[in-house]
Amino acid sequence: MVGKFFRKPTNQEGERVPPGQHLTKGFPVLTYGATPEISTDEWEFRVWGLAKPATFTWSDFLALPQHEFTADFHCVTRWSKLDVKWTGIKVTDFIKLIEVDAKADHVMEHCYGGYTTNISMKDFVREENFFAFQVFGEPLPAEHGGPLRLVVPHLYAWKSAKWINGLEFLEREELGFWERNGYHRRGEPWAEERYSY
Ligand SMILES: Nc1nc2c(c(=O)[nH]1)N[C@H]1C(S)=C(S)[C@@H](COP(=O)(O)O)O[C@H]1N2
Ligand SMILES: [Mo]
Repeated sequence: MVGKFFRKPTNQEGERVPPGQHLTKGFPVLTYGATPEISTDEWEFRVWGLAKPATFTWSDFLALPQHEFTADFHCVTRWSKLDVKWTGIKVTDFIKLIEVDAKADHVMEHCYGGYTTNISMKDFVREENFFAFQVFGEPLPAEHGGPLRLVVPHLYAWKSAKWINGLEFLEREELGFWERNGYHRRGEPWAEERYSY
């Protein structure tokens, strides 16, 4: 059987598919462990470490400027999905609400359910990174990270934390869940930064 889950890129798309990746037809769900179910009423988002500790509610997030984003999505298990349409809030807008110490060089992303992933400040605070609460015009389904997930388009999707609920600012790099288990610290798809060995 041919072509049930994957498809060949058109010539124009070809240039947008990183080495070793294949285009998926659907939108697979990739989760380690159970899917947390969190209502927006009980939802909370915290910052700590090398930042003034603060807690935000769902309405604090929704009060920030909302934008539509179109971004390609690359999972290290070799599927990519081009042109995913999201609605969300820019990381650069959220960052203005908090006081981050100048010594902070890295961030640990924390999630409901206990997943973590590390990212440098340079890779995190970029104009094209965002917190998403809708995908393809619908509220983000729980299995894709709803009510809110991070999306970091320029890195493999394991850095795009689902159910994100906190940022821990760090002076030095620490490793998140997959990074401790052998995934690359940074995970840049065009350089095929898949594994740490
Ligand atoms: N909290 C959490 N975030 C996560 C994961 C996870 O297991 N838990 N998986 C990561 C991986 S490996 C990928 S490829 C993407 C998958 O997102 P999707 O399930 O919406 O396709 O989420 C990332 N974010
Ligand atoms: Mo992934």
